[in-house]
Amino acid sequence: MTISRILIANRGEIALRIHRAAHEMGIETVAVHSTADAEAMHVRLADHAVCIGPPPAAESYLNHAAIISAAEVAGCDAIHPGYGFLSENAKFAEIVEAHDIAWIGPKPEHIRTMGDKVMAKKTAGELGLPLVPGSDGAVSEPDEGKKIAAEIGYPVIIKAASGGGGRGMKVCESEDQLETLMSQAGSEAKAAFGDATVYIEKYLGNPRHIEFQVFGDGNGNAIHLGERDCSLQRRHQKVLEEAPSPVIDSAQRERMGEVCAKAMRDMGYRGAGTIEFLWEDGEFYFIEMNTRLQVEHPVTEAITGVDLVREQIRIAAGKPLSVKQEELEFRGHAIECRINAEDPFTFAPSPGEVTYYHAAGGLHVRVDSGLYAGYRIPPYYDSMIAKLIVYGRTREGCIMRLRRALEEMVVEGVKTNIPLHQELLHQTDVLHGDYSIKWLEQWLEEREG
Ligand code: MV4
Repeated sequence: MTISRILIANRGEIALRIHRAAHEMGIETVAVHSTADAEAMHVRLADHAVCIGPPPAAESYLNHAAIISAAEVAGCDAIHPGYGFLSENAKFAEIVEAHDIAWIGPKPEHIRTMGDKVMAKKTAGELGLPLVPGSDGAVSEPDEGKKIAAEIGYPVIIKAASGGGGRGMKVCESEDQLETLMSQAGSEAKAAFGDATVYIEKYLGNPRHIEFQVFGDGNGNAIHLGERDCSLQRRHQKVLEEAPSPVIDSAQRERMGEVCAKAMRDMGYRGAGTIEFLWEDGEFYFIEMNTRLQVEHPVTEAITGVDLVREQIRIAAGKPLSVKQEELEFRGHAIECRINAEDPFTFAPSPGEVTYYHAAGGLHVRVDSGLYAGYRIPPYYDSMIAKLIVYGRTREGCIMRLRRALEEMVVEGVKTNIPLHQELLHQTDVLHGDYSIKWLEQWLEEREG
């Protein structure tokens, strides 16, 4: 099958990223946008643009009927969902395929399975991925929960099956709290996701978040592209990501990477995926799998030289992966800074007109952004306005170059977290790669005084 015109069902920097990959492959692009995004860079650059609704995402970027209609009217033969929005919506993926439009993403059944964290964990276990000790599936009765918690030992964490991304979690320190916290977690999950199902895991106190990038062709061939360390987060929002992880050596990478790739081969996984682990004391524990391209994919591109969006499009067109595992080399170090329009101290969003913009440049510096001087950042969506991705032969060299690049970046008219990144890149722990998922929030608290 050939793909000749892709509908980009997203906005911002990722819409631009997809447009760039498509045009480099000689494929036309159709931007769909809300009324708030009519002046966006990717809308200007796309071959065609269709307005699909008002600013609220529920009426535009999440509007199945409007997007499918736009695809039909504009003659698209494929849809790329980017990340967020409809990217992990199994129902939408099925609708796309039922319209004979190529879905540039995983098989709907795999999106569905991994979206349910209980099913995901069961599947991961069967595929040989190491799991966090915990309940074998959902836990509905407090007594059952107490029995499991006693076996694995406190503290435990209660998680919502429909949660993910940190929503609906409760840490439980002792048996006398378990019943209350289980019932709270259940009702919060029911209110947030319409599903009260919870499960229990051993609570890891000070882990790192390390994730493996995988890719499958849907026919039993799959590779891994190494790991990313995304431990620097605030309220489950990643701030800075790097590849490789400062704590993983090449032997561990090969071992875990192969475990991940084999799992994807065995399930017949198609497209890009990320297998998330918590890492503590040298051990990996599977937590979730994301069935989409991730924000931080460019750090993997930087150290492997593989264009992940190009691979996604190739696979959706029924072509094989363009690179074999043996040919892949992990070379050097890359760090991504997420640049947000927000107050660097309070984190309050700071939408508005960008009066002046200058992107960093130079060797091994990449800026993925739809910003331009005069652009008005709409208040309706995510505050991420740019990603600065820097490569260096060594981690130290990468950090020096990243500091230099941050000095060059200028965004005026709105507040950004650039000063936060600059401060971070002078912290001894960050310089040493010595941080866990708790580090950033603790540091911010101490900085507050
Ligand atoms: C955990 C955990 C500790 N122990 N599971 C948060 C997001 C979701 N993907 C899983 N999360 C966690 N699961 C066990 N058994 C701690 C977290 C967690 C976390 C994980 C990754 C990155 C940042 C985090 C921040 C707080 C809690």
